Amino acid sequence: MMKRVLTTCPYCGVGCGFYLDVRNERLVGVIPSKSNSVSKGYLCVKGWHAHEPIQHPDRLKKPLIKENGKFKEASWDTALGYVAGRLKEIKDKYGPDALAVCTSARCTNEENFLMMKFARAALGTNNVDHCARTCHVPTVAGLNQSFGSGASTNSYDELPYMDCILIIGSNPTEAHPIAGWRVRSAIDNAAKIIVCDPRKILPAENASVYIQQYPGTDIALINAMIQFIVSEGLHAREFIAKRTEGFDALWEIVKDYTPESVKDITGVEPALIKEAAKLYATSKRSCIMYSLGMTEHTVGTDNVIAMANLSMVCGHVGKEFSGVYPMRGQNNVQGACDMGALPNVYSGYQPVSDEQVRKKFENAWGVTLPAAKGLTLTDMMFKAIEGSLKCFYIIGEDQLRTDPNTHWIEKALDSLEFLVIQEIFLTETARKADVVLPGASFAEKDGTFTCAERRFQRVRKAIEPIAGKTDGQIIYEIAKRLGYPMESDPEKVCAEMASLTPLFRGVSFERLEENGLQWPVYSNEHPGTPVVHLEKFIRGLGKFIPVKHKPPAETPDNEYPFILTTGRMLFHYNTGTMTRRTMNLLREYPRNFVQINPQDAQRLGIKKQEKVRVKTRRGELEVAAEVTDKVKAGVAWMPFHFSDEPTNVLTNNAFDPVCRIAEYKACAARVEKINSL
Ligand SMILES: Nc1nc2c(c(=O)[nH]1)N[C@H]1C(S)=C(S)[C@@H](COP(=O)(O)OP(=O)(O)OC[C@H]3O[C@@H](n4cnc5c(=O)[nH]c(N)nc54)[C@H](O)[C@@H]3O)O[C@H]1N2
Ligand SMILES: Nc1nc2c(c(=O)[nH]1)N[C@H]1C(S)=C(S)[C@@H](COP(=O)(O)OP(=O)(O)OC[C@H]3O[C@@H](n4cnc5c(=O)[nH]c(N)nc54)[C@H](O)[C@@H]3O)O[C@H]1N2
Ligand code: SF4
Ligand SMILES: [Mo]
Repeated sequence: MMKRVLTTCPYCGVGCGFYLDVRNERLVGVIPSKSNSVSKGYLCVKGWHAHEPIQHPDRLKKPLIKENGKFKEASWDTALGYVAGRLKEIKDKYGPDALAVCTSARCTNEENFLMMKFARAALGTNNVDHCARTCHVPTVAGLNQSFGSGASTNSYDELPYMDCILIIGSNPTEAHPIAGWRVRSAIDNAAKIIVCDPRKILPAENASVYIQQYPGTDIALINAMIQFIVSEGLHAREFIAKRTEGFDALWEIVKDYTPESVKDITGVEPALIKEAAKLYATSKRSCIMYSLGMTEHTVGTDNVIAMANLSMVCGHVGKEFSGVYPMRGQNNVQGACDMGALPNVYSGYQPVSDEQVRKKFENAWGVTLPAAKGLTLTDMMFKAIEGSLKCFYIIGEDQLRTDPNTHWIEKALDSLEFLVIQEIFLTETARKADVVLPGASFAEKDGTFTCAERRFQRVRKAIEPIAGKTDGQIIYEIAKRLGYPMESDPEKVCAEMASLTPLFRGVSFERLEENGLQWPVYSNEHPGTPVVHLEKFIRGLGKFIPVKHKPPAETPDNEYPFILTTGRMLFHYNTGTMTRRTMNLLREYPRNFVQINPQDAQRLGIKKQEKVRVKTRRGELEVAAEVTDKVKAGVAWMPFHFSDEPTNVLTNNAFDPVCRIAEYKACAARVEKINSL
């Protein structure tokens, strides 16, 4: 039997659409959807091969229960009964806040909604979070303070028509390739590109201005741009007067950040900063595209606020062909946040601390709900080590490879009394579990994902769940055994979510059929919202919040003279559980490596591709050296996609005080020749 099932890509937050080609229950290929409004018939190399890992022989097919340190296969009924029993036992003994839940940004909106409801209503705790904590949570916190909403302000379709795109801490060509293609179209339409990135990424080759700042110095850089813009009178006086508040307080701080004064901090010539500032301010249609180069810092939230300040100073937000584009990472990380898989809010960012909101959910769910906000993923780890968190139920996240400072995470996971992992492959984190529940991939279930331009899109089942159950059904089964039955049919879960969430009230499977819908969608008649903050910001007036430069938690010294920063490459995706099981992707980059500048290589006597030791205060790793002028002297860069050579043994578990994100993008490191010792 042959069929083609229209669905949404399970990798990055761009949200491309394709058909899965199914023959006799086997996924044999991917066909791009020409009518998809995001991807318009294009896909990147990961999308083209998205079917390949799904039916890989390594897929988990049976629940596993650990006995005397070894996994034994168990029936669904035994495993689910055992998990429910242990959850109940721990809750009865220590109280609900001894338990925590981590949802998955790889799973659907409906599964994320179910999981946050499970934590709050079935377990009775607000300890629910997910990988946005490692990613764009500063966006949610920062843009919310400045604009009143923590999501992208504008849409992909506007990108090709921009006059100027400021790309800062984002590598769209590799991390969001089909958005990168829209940037390429803008260049073809004569747009000017400004790139600010410690690494000479591909868009820098086509940039009118390329700024190669040191990692962790972006506030100094942006404040200097604002200082120059205002002192030259290039700011948007009318916009500032009518639509914002707090400009004087901003200027009070920013006036001292002259381009000359930040030269030593950023390593950037003042003339370049001025050129970039002028180009961004004076172009008619200017936008900012940013991502983790800005957020993954101890000053992540302040970095985001600095960009919001820059956009408002120039009046380049709150209208079409402008705006701030946070390039959200995972296929459904926007959705996981939107669904309330966060410790402080329900779906649609409704605070758990708001009594009226809580009453609404209590009435709908028939339980009393906790009012105090829960633990962030970061603090769950601290509490596990301290001993007050006893149990963790994790869906689709591999903390032992993706959280910072692997040894610290290992200690946290080892401190737990009970760990449940719901996965599609046996990851390193799953190996630590007491019970592994086999989940189902995107190809095995119905639901929705929400991409980085706030667009809900349909995910459709192409084959039956390989292990017999979808993630949603597993949650449902455990909740039922805890005495709290929940609705689990995806379409009905979506309807329940919409009925409780003003921002998404008009979302339904039926309305998503064609091209999805961009939120806010306030009613069944509301057409969706391509551009937010038109006429007025969601918070009313846009708020200028002054922020000051602070160096990263660790800066180079004699012992650790490099700044190490980490990130992504086109061919692999995060832990690589799926891309390393895709032949054409693995072939391109089978192993980990470190990029260093030719000057450093020469000084240290390191040859191209020679194996070197990379060391930080937390760990060390031996990898091949890629000698390249993409990074400047004193900077080293590594990807984190390779489980056997795990980069996160090196990274720093220092966190942003506001939103608790880790500083993956800057720590002090030593790169040394192995045979010289
Ligand atoms: N191919 C591929 N695509 C992906 C992913 C993947 O693993 N592989 N992961 C997805 C996920 S989860 C996410 S969140 C996104 C992330 O997407 P991006 O954030 O675009 O990806 P990164 O490579 O982590 O970092 C972006 C850029 O930040 C730069 N950078 C490093 N330090 C600094 C700094 O201090 N300041 C500035 N301004 N820039 C800095 C890096 O050199 C890099 O070019 O990608 C998504 N898409
Ligand atoms: N050094 C360094 N570390 C980083 C970053 C960095 O820039 N530098 N970036 C951070 C960022 S932005 C992120 S988002 C995190 C990502 O960290 P993770 O979320 O841990 O990475 P993924 O590989 O996306 O892992 C998700 C897991 O979900 C599983 N999975 C996929 N689909 C499904 C499904 O439908 N159901 C179930 N049950 N499981 C599924 C996959 O097998 C995989 O093991 O990494 C962070 N770590
Ligand atoms: S750009 Fe992102 S969403 Fe599109 S095909 Fe590639 S990985 Fe999938
Ligand atoms: Mo991410």
